[in-house]
Amino acid sequence: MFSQEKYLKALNFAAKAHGEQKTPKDLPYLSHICAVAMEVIHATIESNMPDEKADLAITCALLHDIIEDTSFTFDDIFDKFGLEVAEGVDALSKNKNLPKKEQMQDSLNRILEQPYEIQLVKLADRITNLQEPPKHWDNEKKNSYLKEAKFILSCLKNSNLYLSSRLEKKIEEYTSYLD
Ligand SMILES: [Mn+2]
Repeated sequence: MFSQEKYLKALNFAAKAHGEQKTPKDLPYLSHICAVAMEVIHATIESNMPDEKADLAITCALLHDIIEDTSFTFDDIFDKFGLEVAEGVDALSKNKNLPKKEQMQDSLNRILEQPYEIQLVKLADRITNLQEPPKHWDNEKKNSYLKEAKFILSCLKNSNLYLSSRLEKKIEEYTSYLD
């Protein structure tokens, strides 16, 4: 089983880093973070993952949006959590200096260089993000989100069988939100 102490350390760091940020549905951002971590915890149990790998996966799940969405940096994460975690979170972050349409491919390329425990966080993230879309999203936005989800699944399906079949189901269900 994973370490409760490591979980709390990462959760509290994420809570501080994301501060007042909100999700597109106007919930505290931590609700997204905890949902992704919950999916990852489920996967670590379903896959009988060794403790150390489970800790790495869950820590990266809790920290996965910090570099992309907050003022905290790679170095901040490296100082508190070490190189493996910092490199994992960095791979899970889009490089916003690139043109927007290249950002996902670039991140997926870097994720694929990481161990499976990191890769599966991206599956968990997209599973979480395929809940009912915000009301203001139009069909085009929903369609491109769906297409991107299929691309993520095709790239990362080998990282974790449980989460990839779960994402496959979520992709199917999401079509019911299209007009
Ligand atoms: Mn996320």
